[in-house]
Amino acid sequence: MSIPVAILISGGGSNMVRLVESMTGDHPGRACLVLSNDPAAGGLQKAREMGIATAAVDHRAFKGDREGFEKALISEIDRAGAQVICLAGFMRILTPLFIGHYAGRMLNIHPSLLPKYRGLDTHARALAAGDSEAGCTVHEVTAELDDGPILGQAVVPIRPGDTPEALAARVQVREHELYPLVLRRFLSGERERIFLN
Ligand code: NHR
Ligand code: GAR
Repeated sequence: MSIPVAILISGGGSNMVRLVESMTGDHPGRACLVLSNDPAAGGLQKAREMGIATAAVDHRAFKGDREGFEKALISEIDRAGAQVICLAGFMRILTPLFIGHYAGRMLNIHPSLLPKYRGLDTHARALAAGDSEAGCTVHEVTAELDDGPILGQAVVPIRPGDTPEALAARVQVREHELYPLVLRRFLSGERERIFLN
């Protein structure tokens, strides 16, 4: 029996597509839901085209009520029977209400070499600091933002003249390798960190 996985997105969903595509054959997981806080997220259409169930819970309908928003997310996730959750470009900070529901069963991909550059605008911050390398991290999601146990990282060189957009595109290539690899290991019970150079 494979483990049902829900993937949460806010945007184009390129990481989501790679995760869905990876969960075939003898993979321990299968994608059971793609869920977005933005009904217009491009990734929802891509998921539908791959035959995956989708849902949207528009956070703007819950202005000033994060818990109401999260209860609606939880209802969709549990209805789909998801056991594990992957955040893949999901842009809403989650409160302890949501985190407590899925403790130890939730992953995120973050576009920096954590613990450097938690939060947003990671590529611009790495360039402003004069760093010579950047990268991405898959970590377990805990109540503290971008702070959970690190499961995998991939390093990417920073080149002279890099812009945040150019760097983001170079990092994304590695995100697409790292996230499926870490998810497969995670679902197999493997918690040792993996590094891609
Ligand atoms: N929630 C918890 N509790 N812990 C984490 O580690 C989380 C999380 C929710 C999302 C992804 C994340 C990232 O990889 C993530 C990790 C959004 C923001 C943010 O500031 C920060 C980090 C991440 C995602 N969001 C604004 C908010 O008010 C909205 C920004 C926007 O809509 O553009 O939620 O970096
Ligand atoms: C990814 O690069 C991911 O690392 C980043 O958003 C992008 C989503 O792209 N995540 C964050 O910035 C989280 N704050 P995608 O929708 O094409 O996967």
